[in-house]
Formats: sequence, structure tokens, C-alpha cells
Amino acid sequence: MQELILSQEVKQALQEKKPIVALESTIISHGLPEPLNFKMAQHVESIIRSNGAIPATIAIIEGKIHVGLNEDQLLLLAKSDNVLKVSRSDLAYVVSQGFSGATTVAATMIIANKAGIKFFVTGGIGGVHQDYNSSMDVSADLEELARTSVVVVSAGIKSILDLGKTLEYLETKGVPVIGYKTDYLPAFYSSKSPFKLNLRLDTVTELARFVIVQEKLALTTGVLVTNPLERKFELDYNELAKIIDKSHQKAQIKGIMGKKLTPFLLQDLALETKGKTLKANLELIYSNAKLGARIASKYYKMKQEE
Ligand code: PSU
Ligand code: MN
Repeated sequence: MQELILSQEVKQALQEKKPIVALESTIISHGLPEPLNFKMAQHVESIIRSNGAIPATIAIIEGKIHVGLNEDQLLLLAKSDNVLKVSRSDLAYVVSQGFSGATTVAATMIIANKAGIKFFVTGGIGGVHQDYNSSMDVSADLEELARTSVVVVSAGIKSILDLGKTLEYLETKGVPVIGYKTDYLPAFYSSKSPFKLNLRLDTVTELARFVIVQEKLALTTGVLVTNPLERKFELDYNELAKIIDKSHQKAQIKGIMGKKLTPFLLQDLALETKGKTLKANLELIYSNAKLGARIASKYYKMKQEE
């Protein structure tokens, strides 16, 4: 089997059955601008530590799959223009060619699962794109949630996507989508979308218990925990929807699609909102990191007591 390179800290935490939280690297290389991306990458790790877990940022560096990165590696991901965006379909290519790659939610889930890491924190997942009827663009993140047993903590689904179709897809695939302290699907930059969720849990203890039962029932899908951004950092859902429409039109005129679409839209929104989406993006990642680390810690504690 292709070897994973675990950082010393991650190796030890796995041996000692300590809580670990995986982090993706696409948000570093393709989701946020420099130098914010590097600051975020470091700060999110420190939040996970201060909430009782060990962070494991995942990426491919010169063909080697790394779980837990050092500062130089984070810096490379933040600065280099030669880091590919790697989803499930790109993994073997990047590894076999000896390239460097930033992992999406899908690829991070695959690697975390192979490493034995149960929890994963990100900003937002990919989903069904708004132009699905013409493009058939559905993120591989959804299929991965359907088949890989990792708990993903996110701020819901970016409103650059079709939230309704994304929820339907996840439901069809049997992926539980849980609202943490909310009845409505959070929309990434906005704490609330008009889409009602079927599942709501209000405490970290209930979330940890949910994960344990999911495992006992051998339900091998992923779990999506959606954590609304604090109101004081959010952008108005309807106002943002208008800006997103414009960004989509720009993308269409420029012929931007596929892998390039999400990074383009994120960049354009940051520009159009004078950085407000960036501020929101950072805050939601930090809030998710805190929640993810707390669920992981609680889960391990409950397992020990069983
Ligand atoms: N959310 C963000 N920034 C990002 C992404 C999500 O705020 O950069 C990334 C994640 O890595 C996610 C990916 O897995 O976008 C989805 O891309 P695509 O739609 O091409 O599958
Ligand atoms: Mn896509």
C-alpha cells in the first residue's frame, strides 16, 4: 500500500488513541489569498490544540502523502503556484508523478480514513453546482461523504452551490447532515439558509454519541456536521445571493468551469464584498476547528469509558 508519512505528533497520537482532527489543504492553496492562507493554516492548528486535539493537515508534497505538516510544508502550500488541486480522481496521478497537491474535502477524507483519523474540519464542502442542468458539475466531495466514514465539520454549504440539490443528493446517499444548534442549513458566509434540516443536535456530547451509534450500526457513510457562523460575522443571505449571481455570470463569460470554478468564485466574492467574505471565511474555519476538536475529544473520552 502507498505509504502515508505521518508527523511524529500524529503517529504518537494514533498510538496513544488521542483525539486527532484532520485538515484539508485546498483552502490553503486555492481557497484563500496570501498571506492570509498561511496565517489561517497555523492558527487553525493552534485552535485545535487548545481544544484538546492534535491537528493533522493533509497534503501531497513531491509525490508523498503527508498527514501532519511542518511550518515549511505549510508555507510551500501557501506560496507555491505549482500545487495542484487534488480530489479522488487526481490522487494517483499526483503521487505517481511526484507532484505536490492540495487535497480537497474528498481527498482529505480518503487519506484521513486510511490513517485512522475519524474527524475532519473544513470551511465548506463542495456540492451540486447551480448550473448543474447544463454542466452536470457535482463535487466529488458528495460521493466521498457517501462512502468514507469520516465526520466532517463544516459551516454548511457555500451559497455558490445549489443548496437544495446538494441536500437531496446527500439524503439519497444516506449521509446524515446535522445542524449544530440550528434547524436550517447554514450557508457558509450566512448562518442560515432557507433549507430546513432533518437532524439537529445541540451539544457536543450528543454529537459524539451520534458518531458512536453510527459506528455501532455499521453505517459506513460519512457524517456532515454543519456549524453556523456567528451572526456578528455573517453576510446577508439575499444580498450575497445577488453578488454570487454576478460572479457566476463573470465565470461564464470567461469560460471558467470545472476545478477552477470554486476558486474563481471565492476570489471574485472577496473582491466584490471588499474582503467581507474573507473575514467570514476565516472566522467560520476557526469556529469549526473548535467544534471539531471538542467533538473528537468527547468521542475518545466516551469510547474509553465504554
Ligand atoms: N470551501 C472553501 N474554500 C475552498 C473549498 C471549499 O471555502 O477552497 C474547496 C474544498 O477543498 C472542497 C473543494 O473540497 O473546494 C470543492 O471543489 P470542487 O467543487 O471542484 O469539487
Ligand atoms: Mn466540480
